[in-house]
Amino acid sequence: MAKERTLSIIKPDATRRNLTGAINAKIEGAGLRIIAQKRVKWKKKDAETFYKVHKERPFYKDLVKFMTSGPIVIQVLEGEKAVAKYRDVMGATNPANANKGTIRKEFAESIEANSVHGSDSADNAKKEIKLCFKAAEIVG
Ligand code: DGI
Repeated sequence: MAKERTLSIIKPDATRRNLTGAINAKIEGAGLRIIAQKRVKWKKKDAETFYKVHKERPFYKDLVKFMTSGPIVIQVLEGEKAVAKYRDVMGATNPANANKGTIRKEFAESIEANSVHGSDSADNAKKEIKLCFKAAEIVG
């Protein structure tokens, strides 16, 4: 089975509560490899560009504000079926609906402060990885 890559973001609510290591343990425990990782603070423009698909959604402004409210950790994860596997490890968008053992069930504060982002398709993963990382920053 071919290896696949996905983009992960540990969001400001999680970095604020010192949960980067605990989230990485869930990622690695699921058999995904963290092959790139950087801690950054997004400017408004960075968040607007990343989330431009949600521009028309009612929560867009709040989402941009939240994602620029503190440090985030952006990662590339690699493994078999990495996109779907990470979506499973993350759990549902709303933590109230997330399965037991998932990152969002254990750590998320709300539907907005939901601790992690993961690409929702292989195509979007490619686009998001390209937007966030230079090729030399990814060491597979
Ligand atoms: O792929 P997901 O992160 O699970 O979910 P998504 O792509 O539908 O939405 C992107 C992010 O936008 C999500 O992680 C949190 C935020 N969001 C989604 N739906 C709502 C929302 N925020 C608020 N406040 N209300 C929503 O209904």
